[in-house]
Amino acid sequence: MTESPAGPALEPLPGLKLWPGRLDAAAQAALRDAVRVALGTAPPYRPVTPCGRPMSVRMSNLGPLGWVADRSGPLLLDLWANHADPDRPPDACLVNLYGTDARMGLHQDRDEADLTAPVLSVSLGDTALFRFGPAEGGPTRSLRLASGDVLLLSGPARLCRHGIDRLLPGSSRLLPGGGRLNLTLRRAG
Ligand code: MD3
Ligand code: FE
Repeated sequence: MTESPAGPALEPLPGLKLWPGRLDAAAQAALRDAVRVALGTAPPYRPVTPCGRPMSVRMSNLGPLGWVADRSGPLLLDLWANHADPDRPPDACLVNLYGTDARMGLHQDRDEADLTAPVLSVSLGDTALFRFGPAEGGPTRSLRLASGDVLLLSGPARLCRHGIDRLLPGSSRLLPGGGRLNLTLRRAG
């Protein structure tokens, strides 16, 4: 399983921590295959934005309990225990699927019941340009999220504004046909 982490390579905002290449090629492939199987019983859909437009990103939710029993569950729970919060396990795994042209506008995640619980994100497939800025507004910055990268949003970064500007097509061969999968572990309930 994964080793206990050294400090994150990057902490561009307090509480926003990036471990580039945290998952090796074998772990990425195992996670990709497990997600493919899990999506068979939780087919992705296209959510509608607050303004009524279907999103370009497709989504599915492998929580609250189903994904834990899966073979990929121990890896994800181990990542959470090492990087996020060993005392309070996640109860949901949101899966975002990006086709080559998909993007996600700047937003905040504030629907979870407990906004003090961190969110842990795992990127698979093509590299994405991730944009983020402080919760209060003001200037944003961007960061590349590549396959195998792990990002933690905790404390003051939990309510930061963030989105995905675009993918860098052809940057990974993990997913047939390209695109990107993003898994976020959360305490949703
Ligand atoms: C910062 N997903 O699912 S992952 C989302 O790549 C979402 O699919 C993006 O934004 C994606 O809501 C970005 C990084 C991420 C995930 C959750 C966060 C950043 C976050 C929650 C709070 C703050
Ligand atoms: Fe979000």
